[in-house]
Amino acid sequence: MRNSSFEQDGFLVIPDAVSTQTLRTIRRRIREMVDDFDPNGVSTVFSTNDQSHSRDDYFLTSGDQIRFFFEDGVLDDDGHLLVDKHQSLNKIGHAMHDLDDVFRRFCRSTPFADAADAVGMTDPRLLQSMIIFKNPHIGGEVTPHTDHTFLWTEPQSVIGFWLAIDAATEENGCLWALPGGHRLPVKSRFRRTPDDAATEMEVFDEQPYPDEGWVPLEAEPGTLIALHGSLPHRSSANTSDQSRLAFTLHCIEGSAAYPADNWLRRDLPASGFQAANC
Ligand SMILES: O=C(O)CCC(=O)C(=O)O
Repeated sequence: MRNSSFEQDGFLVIPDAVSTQTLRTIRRRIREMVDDFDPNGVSTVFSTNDQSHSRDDYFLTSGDQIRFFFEDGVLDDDGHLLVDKHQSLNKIGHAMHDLDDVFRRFCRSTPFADAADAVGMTDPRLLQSMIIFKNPHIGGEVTPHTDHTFLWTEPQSVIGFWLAIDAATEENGCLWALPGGHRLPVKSRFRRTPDDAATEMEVFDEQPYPDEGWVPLEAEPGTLIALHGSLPHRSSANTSDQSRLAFTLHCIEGSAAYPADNWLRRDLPASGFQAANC
């Protein structure tokens, strides 16, 4: 049975879900991944404001890869980095949960499986993973959206599991959510164009979300937050000196249909929490 506060609010905050020791392992692995990343030749900026990434092959083919996306403003006109590469990234996505040994095990560990159970998932499949950096003074805004807009299923089934690796506060750009907003009709769908070369936003309702009623979801390291796929959420730019590293895992129901024109494509099957070889 679904947790009642999740039913009511559309989100569930689980403090101390992941231990300090595990967070240390995850942090170390992220550091290694960025150490090994060669920024030459990569020029894709991920921004929820201008969506320029959405015409980019590097982004469109990243659903079953591990790819690195820059923050806006960190590259000069010739594509050279203006800041240290460890400070330059917006995110890494979107298949660490299948392709990286540390993340493959981590994503199939008890905190995520228990959270999926708590929100009533019956046959959760691991679809998308992201490391979200929100580096000090560089990490950009994430505009209000729902995850169903980006990871559409019929019927709606996506749940986002968002983990604070660093403390997330109002100062460094914590998540904000609109409690109960998961009962509003979803306003848009991000999907591939018919020629498959780009993406477009299909808009069902032009009205913006209300300005009132949003709540900050401040979180200590190790806090896991489950977000209903239809819940509007957002985060501000990080204008502080404090880093706000986070990890997200998005799961869908195995029984739900996954449309072929969704932006995220995978050659890999989306497995459950009990997949073999973990
Ligand atoms: O980490 C953030 O600031 C936003 C994450 C988010 O919106 C998402 O994973 O859907």
